[in-house]
Amino acid sequence: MRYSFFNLLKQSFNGHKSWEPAWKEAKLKPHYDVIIIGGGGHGLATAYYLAKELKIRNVAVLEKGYIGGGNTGRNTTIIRSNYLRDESAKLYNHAVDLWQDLTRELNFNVMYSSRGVYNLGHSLQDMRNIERRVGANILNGIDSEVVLPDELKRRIPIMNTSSKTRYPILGASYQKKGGVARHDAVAWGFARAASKLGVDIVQNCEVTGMQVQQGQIKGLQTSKGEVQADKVGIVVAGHSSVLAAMAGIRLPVISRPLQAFVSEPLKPILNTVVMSSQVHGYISQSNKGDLVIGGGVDGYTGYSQRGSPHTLEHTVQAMIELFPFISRVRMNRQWAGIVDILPDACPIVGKTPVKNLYINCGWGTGGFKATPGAGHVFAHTIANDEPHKLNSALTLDRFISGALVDEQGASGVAQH
Ligand code: FAD
Ligand code: PYC
Repeated sequence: MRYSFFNLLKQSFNGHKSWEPAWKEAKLKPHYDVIIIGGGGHGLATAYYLAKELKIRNVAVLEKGYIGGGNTGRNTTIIRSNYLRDESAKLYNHAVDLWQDLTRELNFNVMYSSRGVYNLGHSLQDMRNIERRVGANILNGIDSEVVLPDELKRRIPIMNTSSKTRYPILGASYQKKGGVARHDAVAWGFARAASKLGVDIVQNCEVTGMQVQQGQIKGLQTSKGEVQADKVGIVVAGHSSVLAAMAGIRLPVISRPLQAFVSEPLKPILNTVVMSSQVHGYISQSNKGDLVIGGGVDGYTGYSQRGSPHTLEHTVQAMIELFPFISRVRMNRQWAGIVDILPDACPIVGKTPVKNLYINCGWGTGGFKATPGAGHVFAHTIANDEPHKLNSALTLDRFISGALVDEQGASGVAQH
């Protein structure tokens, strides 16, 4: 279908009756070469790269609800790659590289906007960490700089840079290539492109059990019946431990609600992204004009996609301290997603102890930014039965060997 002006006009008069779906709603077949469980951005990106680059096209994505209805459609879309460790920063930066061209790659406008991301420091220790992280980023070829308070005041005049606040701002790290994108479009773009290459996207299909024989995955039980598969990838964000348990695998994961909220639309007032993990809040302004705000995780395990009022109140307090005008702005909507957090705040992308069963999980509060990069290396891992060099350190067995990849300091929002 052509998206011309006249076509749009015609659609608006006929109630969108002949609006062509962006991807084909597929029926579950009895067997696939690869099944991806979870139709979020990561699962759909994995299926897309399997079909596009690795030429494996007998692939299904099974989604228990609707695609993008999990954390992909609930996150605040911040993209950056200013992580500390080589083992993880290079993967996030691979994703940032892919974001640059993703709209053209998918022929779908994902509205990536590199408007820059600031991570504020409020204490001498924060500033030492920022300087260390910026130094590490530069060594890894990641654009990153330290910005001092006078320059911050000039660049973000609406922010309270007074030394009289509870936690005065002492400086920030800045990544110019960081920014935001449209989260739903990322799911829809990958879904459309994967579907065109022959991938089956099956919505309302919940995986309820796994068939493992002699240590090898053979098939799945689903709400739409049984299905056989040569290989299976688990990509279910907030439900990773639930799915892994179906194959007898215990993950060192905790699942926590993470909240966000948006304001009424305002005239343009903030042309960048500001985050503070110390006061627990971050903010950007969407293209519609809403302020998009979030904070740290709720401090308890839970699966309700709402979150608790005291965490919300804490975030609002933090944001009003940083941006006092917010006290006069009305908030429109609030929600939560469930995020899976690992002890070193770094994901697992790799093999499991069950043969031909792979897992991508534990991105915690920060996996949206990684969507294209994670999909790309996970597809490689599944197709070749060995990790891509960019995810080779992100194994499950690092929690046995002790070779952790500690990214607590770079997670941007409090994960505990
Ligand atoms: P999801 O999009 O959650 O997809 C997993 C899918 O699996 C879901 O659709 C779910 O329905 C499906 N599923 C679960 N169980 C089953 C089953 N049994 N059978 C079939 N399907 C199943 N990250 C950033 O980088 N920047 C941010 O600014 C940011 N902000 C965030 C703000 C909030 C409020 C939240 C909640 C998260 C935020 N994140 C952010 C984190 C980010 O959203 C996630 O890391 C990322 O979206 C995970 O993508 P995914 O595709 O793995 O997961
Ligand atoms: O990881 O940058 C991030 C992030 C921002 C908001 C939530 N997570």
